[in-house]
Amino acid sequence: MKTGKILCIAACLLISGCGIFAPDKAKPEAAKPTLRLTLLPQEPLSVGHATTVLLKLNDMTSRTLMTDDMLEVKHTKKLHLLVIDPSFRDYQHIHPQPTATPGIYIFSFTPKRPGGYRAWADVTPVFTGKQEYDMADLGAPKGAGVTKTESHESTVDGYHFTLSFDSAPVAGGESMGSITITDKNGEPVKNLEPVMGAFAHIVGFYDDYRTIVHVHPMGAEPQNDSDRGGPDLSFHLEPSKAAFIKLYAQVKINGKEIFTPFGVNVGKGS
Ligand SMILES: [Cu+2]
Repeated sequence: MKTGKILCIAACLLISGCGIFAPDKAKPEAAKPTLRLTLLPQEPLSVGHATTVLLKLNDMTSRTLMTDDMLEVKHTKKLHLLVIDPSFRDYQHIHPQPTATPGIYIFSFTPKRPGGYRAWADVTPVFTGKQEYDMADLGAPKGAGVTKTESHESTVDGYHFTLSFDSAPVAGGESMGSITITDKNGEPVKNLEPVMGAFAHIVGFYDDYRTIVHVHPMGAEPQNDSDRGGPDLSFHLEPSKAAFIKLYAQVKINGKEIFTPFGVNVGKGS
């Protein structure tokens, strides 16, 4: 409702720079990090093996440990952790849980690929009221980088996803993206279930392995678990620089979460 709308607008302004909502032409972007993320795996990462990881966030200035009450709820959670390997092939969206020790969170991580990962905590500290991404490594990410292949089609679990833009994404420009979903019979999928307060979470990783974007489809957000969305998901993309972006859309169909990958080359612009 009202809060959802404000959150959506805030996310839109901060990340994608949605022109419709922007009161002026200022370039909106995610806030500069104010927190330091620390990840403490309790044993070395190993492919296919669940490792317990402890997490904490400290204020960079005061070093104060951030406790649960110091973080705002965004899309039904206080702490979203976006994790990906250097080849951008294994993306995981995790929600660390608070432990009995205030400020210490815990989660289980099972890598599908060797060589370490990088993680971004997507949080909104109460004292800034601004969404920010705090980055830290999980293990030692190294190895081959990204294959920069443009890819606007993706099939996962029999569902076909097609990505298009109204104009080619360029640095400093603004493009309207659209993802259309059909089932194995070619029929439009209209039963997208809510995932964390949205019909889709679209997260893009730039090939600098530092910059990310997290946007949500435009239009009404789900208010109830019984609400359904699809087959089209429209979103704004306002790339901050020329780069290759690996874009993942996370949706939920028939109770199952699906992550669908795309590759987008962002041009230099004029
Ligand atoms: Cu999201």
